[in-house]
Amino acid sequence: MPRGKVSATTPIENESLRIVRPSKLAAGLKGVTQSFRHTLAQSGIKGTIQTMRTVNRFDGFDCPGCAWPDPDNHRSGFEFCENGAKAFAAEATSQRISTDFFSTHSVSSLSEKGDMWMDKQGRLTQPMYLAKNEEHYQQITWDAAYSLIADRIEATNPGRVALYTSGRASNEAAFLWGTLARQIGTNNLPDCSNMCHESSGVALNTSIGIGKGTVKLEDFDYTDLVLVVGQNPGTNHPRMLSALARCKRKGGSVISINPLEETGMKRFKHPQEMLRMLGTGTTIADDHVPVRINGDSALFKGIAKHLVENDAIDTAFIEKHTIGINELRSHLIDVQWKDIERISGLSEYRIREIATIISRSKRMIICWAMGITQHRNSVATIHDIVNVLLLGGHFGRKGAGACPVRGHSNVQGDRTVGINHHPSESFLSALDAATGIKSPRESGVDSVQLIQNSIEGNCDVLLCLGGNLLSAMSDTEVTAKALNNIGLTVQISTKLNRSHIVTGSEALILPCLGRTEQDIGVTGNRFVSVENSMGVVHSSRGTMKPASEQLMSEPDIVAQIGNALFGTSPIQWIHLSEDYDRIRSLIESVVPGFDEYNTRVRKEGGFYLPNGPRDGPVWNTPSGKAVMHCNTLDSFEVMDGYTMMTIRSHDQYNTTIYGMDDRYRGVKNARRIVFMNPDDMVNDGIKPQQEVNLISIHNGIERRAERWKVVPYSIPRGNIATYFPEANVLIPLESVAIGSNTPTSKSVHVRIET
Ligand SMILES: Nc1nc2c(c(=O)[nH]1)N[C@H]1C(S)=C(S)[C@@H](COP(=O)(O)OP(=O)(O)OC[C@H]3O[C@@H](n4cnc5c(=O)[nH]c(N)nc54)[C@H](O)[C@@H]3O)O[C@H]1N2
Ligand SMILES: Nc1nc2c(c(=O)[nH]1)N[C@H]1C(S)=C(S)[C@@H](COP(=O)(O)OP(=O)(O)OC[C@H]3O[C@@H](n4cnc5c(=O)[nH]c(N)nc54)[C@H](O)[C@@H]3O)O[C@H]1N2
Ligand SMILES: [Mo]
Repeated sequence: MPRGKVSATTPIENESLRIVRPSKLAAGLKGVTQSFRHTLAQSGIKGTIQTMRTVNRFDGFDCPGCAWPDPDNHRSGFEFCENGAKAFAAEATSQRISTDFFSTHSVSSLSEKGDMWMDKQGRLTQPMYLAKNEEHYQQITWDAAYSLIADRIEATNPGRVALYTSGRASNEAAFLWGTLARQIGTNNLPDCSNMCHESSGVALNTSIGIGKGTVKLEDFDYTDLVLVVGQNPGTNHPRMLSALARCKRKGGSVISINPLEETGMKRFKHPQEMLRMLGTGTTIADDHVPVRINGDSALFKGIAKHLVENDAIDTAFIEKHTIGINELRSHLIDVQWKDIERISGLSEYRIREIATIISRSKRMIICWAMGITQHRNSVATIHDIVNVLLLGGHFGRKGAGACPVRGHSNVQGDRTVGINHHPSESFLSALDAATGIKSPRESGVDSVQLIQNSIEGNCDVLLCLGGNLLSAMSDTEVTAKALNNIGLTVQISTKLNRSHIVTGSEALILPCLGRTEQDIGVTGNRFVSVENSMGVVHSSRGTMKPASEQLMSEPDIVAQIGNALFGTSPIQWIHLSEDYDRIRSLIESVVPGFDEYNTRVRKEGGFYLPNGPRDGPVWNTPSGKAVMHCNTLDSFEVMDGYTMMTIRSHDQYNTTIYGMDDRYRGVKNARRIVFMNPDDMVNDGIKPQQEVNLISIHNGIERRAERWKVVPYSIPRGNIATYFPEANVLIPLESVAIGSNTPTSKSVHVRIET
């Protein structure tokens, strides 16, 4: 029977939206109770508190929530947050997807289910195969699955194979994954970071010579000023609030730069302190700067202009460590205040006020996340941010530096160990020398290019190590067509999502162990390692009983595919994955900074990877100095309609939907909503909770998404916000950041139809 219609997007469900008073506390008593409510409801009361105590402990597992580091000397302690607890509970759930599930539900009927429903079905437990034209997945043995993959890869050219990575994969799994791609003969390694912090990597590499941040967690104890730009830590990095609170207690200031005044930045109570019933909470942000969407480049140019005009710069540092100051001076003279004011939505007076605070800072940290990286001009904006740091000499100094706050818990580590579609020659030659393979030198595709290639019919096999590419990528309908064009799609996953439903002609689901689970191999109880947002590599050992006896570890699955394809020459795949120490030794011989990996990863707290700008400062750039860039002031100004950003609610982890509320923004029971300025609503004759349609416009092409309820909200005029992934259908595939090719998820030109 031919496959029925499989719809790509989340179905529109009847939601009963309630607008309530936004919750004020980011992680106080309510946060803690919430975290336990979710955990208890999902994984049963027994052992829950015991297991929560192993999160982020030296001998436990790394929290699968986010990449924020643990206090260096507190890994024996107990740090968790509400959303870490949700991530843990989603993995530790007692619900299971059985074989019967797929004989009951066809893929077309599953496509009518919502994202939250999918996640709530529980853990995937056995390998499943969807044959060509079939409606139902059937059980398949692991061996048959590996042979099928090998068969399909052997039948095509290496350039028509791609290996996607999501950022939960450990260093060990990711290193094997990248090596497998290169042995197949391709650098087609699209990665979730292409949709995430790629702009930060590109901008930082070209300005300070390393694609990572330059601060340690302890720097938050020494800093006198932290700017939090385009980031919502209360929801997405709750443990970061502890660091901000410590900075405040020591007399430092925090400024939030964001179109929305996010709750976590307003008032925060440390959960552990709350447990001890101490204190009344710390007001985090001393100042909130309501910049317009994509107004940050203008704002930071305005700040730099003020600093240069007033000679409030660190001349000695600039002379010794940077190039480009003269060009920057003349560039800033040319940038006009009227343009800065219009684009940023902030007055010259206000910007000079902020610049004055910055000019007094001796040790400033600038943090940023998706509010900065997902625009057309993101790379240029990050250059403008780095310019402000360089003007004040905020590198190689305690308490100062650049802090791009990473998302997925090991997204930074995956890149470090070789998940890169244009790897350096030094990496490839070291890999070849260590393994005996001959890596291809041609660049591969990133996530957007993969979809474009597949639309053209140029991809036959797509293997995914975690993630949910269909829903994470922009232009959902186009992405679905692209995936349908692929011969075989393979998902190595823990939980069901839409990428298991919207597939190639044939599809495989390979269920794997999660971070929280014990990983027992022939050599005993194994552990993996990860790198956090601040470049610390440390171990992660699962403590829970695996969800099913059929589950395999990610490194074992990758090794079995390698073995099915290439046997034991020149890489002894199975031997390698049996004992992860062997994988780590190989990483040590390929990637700089991993000396004595197996010894140091066993030490409490792990070890720091080298970082030139932080440790020196030393700059690994062609000139040997940090580069001040002068990019023309770009803007995303919409003449008709609105600029839309797509953001996360408090009840989701990327494409995984835990619940329907966003309590810090006062929203209950709905996700298909548009946050809108009340004056814009009056102007357009729109009433609260009115249903509207959204139409995005790009290069004259319109994309529609129907039935969104309007929520009045404090957001700059002309700006609106919706949730990802429901709104991804509106983001054009070809709308990407210059230089990083990241989808412009935070700058979408939208018209509202009433
Ligand atoms: N609980 C939970 N934790 C997570 C995740 C999750 O989904 N749930 N996801 C993880 C991942 S992969 C990532 S990358 C991070 C994401 O962490 P965030 O970057 O905090 O996530 P977003 O919800 O995309 O929030 C973007 C923020 O930027 C602001 N913003 C939007 N446009 C602009 C702009 O033009 N300028 C400025 N200044 N601000 C702007 C928005 O108002 C919002 O506060 O979180 C990680 N942690
Ligand atoms: N419009 C819009 N789009 C966006 C964004 C945005 O802000 N706006 N943000 C972008 C960002 S920052 C990111 S990082 C991407 C996220 O893109 P992805 O990383 O591809 O998506 P996730 O939703 O994190 O993937 C969730 C799935 O991963 C699987 N999984 C979970 N844990 C494990 C594990 O331990 N091992 C394995 N093998 N699988 C596991 C589960 O099956 C789960 O369903 O989305 C991007 N898309
Ligand atoms: Mo991300």
